[in-house]
Amino acid sequence: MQRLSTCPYCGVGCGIRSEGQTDLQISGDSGHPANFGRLCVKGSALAQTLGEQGRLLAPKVDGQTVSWPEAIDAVSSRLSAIIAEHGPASVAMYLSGQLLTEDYYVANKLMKGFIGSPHVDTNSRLCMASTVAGHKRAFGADIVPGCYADIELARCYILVGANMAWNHPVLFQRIQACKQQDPGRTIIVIDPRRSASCEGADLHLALKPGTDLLLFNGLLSFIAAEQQLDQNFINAHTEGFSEALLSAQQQAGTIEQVAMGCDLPPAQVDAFYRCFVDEPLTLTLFSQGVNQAQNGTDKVNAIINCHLATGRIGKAGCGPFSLTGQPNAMGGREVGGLANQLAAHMDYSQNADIELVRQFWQAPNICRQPGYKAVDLFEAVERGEIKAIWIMATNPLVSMPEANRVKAALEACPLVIVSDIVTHTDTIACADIVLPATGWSEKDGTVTNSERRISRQRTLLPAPGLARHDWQMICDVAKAMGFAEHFTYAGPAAIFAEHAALSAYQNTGQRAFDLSGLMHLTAQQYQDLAPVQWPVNHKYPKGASRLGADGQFYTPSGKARFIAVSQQQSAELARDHLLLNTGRVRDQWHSMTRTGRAASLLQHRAEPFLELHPLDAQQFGLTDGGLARLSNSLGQMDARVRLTEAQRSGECFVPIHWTDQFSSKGRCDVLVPALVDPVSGQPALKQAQVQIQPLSLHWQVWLILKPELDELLWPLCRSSGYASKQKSAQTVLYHLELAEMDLAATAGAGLDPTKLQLWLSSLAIQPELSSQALSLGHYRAAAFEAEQLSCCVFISPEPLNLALEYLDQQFNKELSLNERRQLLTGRSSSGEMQSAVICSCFQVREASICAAIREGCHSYQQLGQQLKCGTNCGSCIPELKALIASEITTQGETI
Ligand SMILES: Nc1nc2c(c(=O)[nH]1)N[C@H]1C(S)=C(S)[C@@H](COP(=O)(O)OP(=O)(O)OC[C@H]3O[C@@H](n4cnc5c(=O)[nH]c(N)nc54)[C@H](O)[C@@H]3O)O[C@H]1N2
Ligand SMILES: Nc1nc2c(c(=O)[nH]1)N[C@H]1C(S)=C(S)[C@@H](COP(=O)(O)OP(=O)(O)OC[C@H]3O[C@@H](n4cnc5c(=O)[nH]c(N)nc54)[C@H](O)[C@@H]3O)O[C@H]1N2
Ligand code: SF4
Ligand SMILES: [Mo]
Repeated sequence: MQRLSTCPYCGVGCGIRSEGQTDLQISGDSGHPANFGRLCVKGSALAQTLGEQGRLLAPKVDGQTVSWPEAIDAVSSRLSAIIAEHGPASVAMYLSGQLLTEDYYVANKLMKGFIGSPHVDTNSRLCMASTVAGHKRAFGADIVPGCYADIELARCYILVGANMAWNHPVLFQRIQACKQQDPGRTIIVIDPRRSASCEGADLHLALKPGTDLLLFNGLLSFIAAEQQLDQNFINAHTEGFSEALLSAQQQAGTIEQVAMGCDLPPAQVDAFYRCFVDEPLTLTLFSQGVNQAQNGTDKVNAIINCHLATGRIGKAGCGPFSLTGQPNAMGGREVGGLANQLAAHMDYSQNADIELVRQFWQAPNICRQPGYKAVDLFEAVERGEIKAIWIMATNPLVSMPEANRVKAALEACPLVIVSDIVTHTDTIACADIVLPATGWSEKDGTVTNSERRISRQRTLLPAPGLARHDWQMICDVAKAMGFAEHFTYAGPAAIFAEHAALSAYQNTGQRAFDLSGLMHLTAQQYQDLAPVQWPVNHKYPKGASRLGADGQFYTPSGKARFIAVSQQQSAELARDHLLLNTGRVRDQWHSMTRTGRAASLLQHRAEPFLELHPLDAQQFGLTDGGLARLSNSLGQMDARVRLTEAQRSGECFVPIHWTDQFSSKGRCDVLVPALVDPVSGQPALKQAQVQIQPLSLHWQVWLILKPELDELLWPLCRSSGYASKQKSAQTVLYHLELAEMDLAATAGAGLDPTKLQLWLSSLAIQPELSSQALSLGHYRAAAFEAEQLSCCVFISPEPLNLALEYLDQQFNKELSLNERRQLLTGRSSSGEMQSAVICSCFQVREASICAAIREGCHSYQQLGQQLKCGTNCGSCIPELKALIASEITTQGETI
């Protein structure tokens, strides 16, 4: 059976096609206007993330598995008791852009209308809050003026703080396809790092972090100086221009001054400015390098100012374009999931709106003031002011700044309820009540992508165990708390209809978000709903691709607003510190609870890493491939060093993905201070200051085991030294590095065989076959169960290059004595070696790619013909191009 749905990862919102009943085959939906059949590497690996292993299958209260009626009773009675004693504002919800619109709508309605607590915020605060605030300042409403079809119409693409090649890959591929078709098109990347998105770009501005505002203020004054202003548009459709220009001019000065402030060559700034003024069809695509800053909202407005000044907004092929992160970041904004919003794009600034929502919901306890934004919310938990928090579809112990404080706050909080889909997350470890949710593939509802397009997520598989839809458990709790009349829905179609009706309620055109055209959908029409861009109403019965084309905006005057913004001095970098930047990698999604299940996705980057410039590495005594400890007054993180000139000297980069589930000390947010943008409340997650030192751990330990042993062994192994976990097709791999001290504590100095045996048996490993070369400090052993390998261990005082793939293949089959001995060599008889996987779809490793390049494959197409790499989803093409460039340079040097 063939069914259509939507990819659950990024805000591109690609349509997928699923075939099969239980073993799903997932491919791109050629009819979906976001992707026209393409999928990136994460989308292509979706089928690998399914299955019951590791899934939460039943509710738990205080560690005990319970039935649903017991769980709902525990949630509602404990919440009610806290409310009775401390008032409604003592309870909070922390939601997520990964909930469906229907889940989000009922959660928001329950808290803000019925329980009467305004303290509902969402991980979108960490993600899109600055854009929302910037849009509202400029347009009077949170509208995205453009659409994806503008990509094919544009001729110049400016990527600001967005690594689209890895984080919005399908849109990046659309840009690349345009460039290939017409190389006259220009791609400019503005990012302190040379990211994968710079591959094939015409210009990369590796600006000093945080100076985007100066750069765009410089652009605004350049546009004016070059007399390229669209004066008619400015006069007719905007306000605040002269103040904004004056402020930009006062700050920016000449191109040389801008260049100096941004630490860029003046010629690069000049080239960027000229491209912008010369090409009317310019799209400026931005993401977290813009939003996650203390002046994130101002950066957003500085970008929008330049588009307003040139009248390039709402028109085909141009405009400012915010790339949303999560699959339903936009949907969350629509229902009002942020603490300063109320519902359906209405907020607390006007009594009339509050009254309207109260009436529509018939809400007994409507909130009248905004609640706490994420950072403030967790501080209120820390203070004991918030006594109960229900966390849904997000993992704040990993993703919030000052994550150790968040952990302590949750540990001390009297009632923590977590709804999730997996058994173990860092946040669940602090929960009193854990509720099993259905995940993508089992859920049923809608999501809205970056271009305002609402798409259906349809049920492809039955719910595992007792898992329930998020909206169902929220409604069950609401009913148990006495609000049954208002929370009884036949299904997601009914919730969607109500949400659409609220958007239309007393909306005579003053509110942009209007789904009146969808409020009467029947259940079947909802089931069949084709992707559509809001608004859907009388004026746009089929949805609107662009907004603002008529020069009409949603401010009281109907005009768009320029905002005068100016760059503040950033904090000085302390002596002996590096500036820490954080972000994403190609094959992982956030805290890895889903992508970490797909073996093929874990090999592109297998452990937490630290990228820095070779000059800095020298200063701190770090070596490529060694371990480093990053620290500051807030916390510590351990990571593998990767030296790269893609990083500016004085700065470094770590990924956000690793958690306690996959590493010993891999959470980067323990290092990031909770400094927020004063307008949006979004934390500045791209900037921390850290000290770095080498972490010299003497002993290398590899443990490769059956997944069944993982739950038992991981807590034991991750507690000393350095540990990282990888998963392969049928095993789990731990890479440990231990100090002599650690090993002495566990096994014995100098690898005393009896103590080592003790350590191994404390890990529940009884090696049957071992090879010891104790004088050299080497130890290798394998344990068998019913004639099959259950675990093998390799210990050495030197780095070990094991053929992990070969070792993995020795599980789940009977082995002869010879094969068992071979296994302990750590190599296959052919002696193949391990190198990083570049193409995850076909598991093509760097070593084979480099060999093929040396043998004459000098284009990614040739590599594809020979090795298949890059021929499925294409996400690795930027890296293939980079390898070709670097191999050819190295060859050149040797010649
Ligand atoms: N593979 C993958 N894709 C994802 C996700 C994922 O987890 N994995 N998550 C999704 C989500 S929720 C989001 S929000 C998006 C985020 O998508 P992006 O915003 O593209 O992601 P990041 O890697 O966080 O940051 C982007 C870039 O900002 C740069 N940067 C840092 N400081 C500055 C600065 O001061 N100025 C400028 N101009 N740039 C700066 C960083 O060097 C980095 O390359 O990705 C989505 N897509
Ligand atoms: N330093 C730094 N920190 C960052 C960022 C950064 O760039 N730098 N980026 C920030 C951004 S933009 C974001 S979006 C956040 C992301 O950070 P989080 O939201 O904390 O990360 P996820 O891993 O996506 O968490 C989603 C959780 O929901 C569960 N889940 C999945 N599907 C469902 C479902 O249908 N229902 C329920 N109930 N649960 C489900 C998953 O198992 C997982 O535990 O991180 C932020 N933190
Ligand atoms: S670009 Fe990739 S992760 Fe994003 S929606 Fe499309 S397939 Fe999913
Ligand atoms: Mo995000």
